[in-house]
Amino acid sequence: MIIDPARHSVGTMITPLYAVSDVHGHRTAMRAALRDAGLASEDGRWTGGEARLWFLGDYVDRGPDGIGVIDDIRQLAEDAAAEGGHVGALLGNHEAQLLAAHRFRDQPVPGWDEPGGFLGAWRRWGGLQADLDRLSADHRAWIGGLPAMAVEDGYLLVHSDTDAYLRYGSAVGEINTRVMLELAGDDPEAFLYFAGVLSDRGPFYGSDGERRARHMLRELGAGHIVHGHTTLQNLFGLPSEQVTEPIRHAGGLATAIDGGAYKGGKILVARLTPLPAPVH
Ligand SMILES: [Mn+2]
Repeated sequence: MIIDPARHSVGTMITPLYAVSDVHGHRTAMRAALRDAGLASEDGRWTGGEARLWFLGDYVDRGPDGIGVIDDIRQLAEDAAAEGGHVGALLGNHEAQLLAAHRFRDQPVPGWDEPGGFLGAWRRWGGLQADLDRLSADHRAWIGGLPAMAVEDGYLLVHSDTDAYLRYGSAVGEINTRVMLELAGDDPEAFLYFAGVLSDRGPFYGSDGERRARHMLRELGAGHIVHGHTTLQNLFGLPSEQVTEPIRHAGGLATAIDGGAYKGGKILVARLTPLPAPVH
C-alpha cells in the first residue's frame, strides 16, 4: 500500500473544529451565525463538510424557539455524519431544568423553599410554556443521552465554567456516565443538587482561577477549557456591541464563548485551532 503523505499526514487529517454555546431558543440567529461560518445553510442544513461542530448546551429557555434549536441540531448532526463531519451536543443546565419541570412539575422539594417547585423555578429561570408543550418523549430521550463534556484536539469542552463536574468522577467517560444517571433520577432532592452542580460558575476567576483550571485539565487530560454558561457581558463587564469574539481567561487556560444571545448579544462561532504541544 502506498501512502500519499499529502493526503494522509497527521496534519491534513485534522478537520476544522468549532464550538457554539447558549443559543437559548434563538434559532434564526443560530442559523445566521452558522451560515456566516460556512457550516449551515439558511434553512439549517449542514454545509460544513468534514468539519466538527460542538454545541455546548443551553438550547432552550429565554428565547422563542428552544425546541426548534434542538430539532436543528439533530438535523445538522444527521447531515454532518453523512458527509464525514461531526456535530456534537453537550448538556446545559437549562436542559436539565426543562426535564425537571416536566418530570417533577410543581411538587414541593424538601429543603427548597421555591414556589411551584421545579416548574415554578424553571419559569422564573426563563422557561417558556411553548417549549414545554412541544417537549416530546423523543426530545427527552435525546436530552437524556447528552454528555456533559468532551475532549477534542486537546480542548475540554464543557457547558459551565466550573470544576464542580469533578464531583462526578475523575475521567471524562466516568463523569458523562454519572451525569446521565443523575439526569435520569426521580428523587427531586438529588436532582436539585445535580442542577446546582451543572449551574455552578466562578472557580476559574480570581486569584485561584488559574490553579483550579490547571487542576481540572490535568485530571481530565486536556490542554484548554472551552465553556459557555456565563456571558462575556457579565464576565468582563462589556456592552453587547463589544462582544465580538471569545475571550481567554484563567491565565490563558480557558476560553469563554457565550456571547449572550438572550440579552441582545451575538451567537459566537468559535474556531478552535490546534493547541501548541504541551510544555512539560
Ligand atoms: Mn447555562
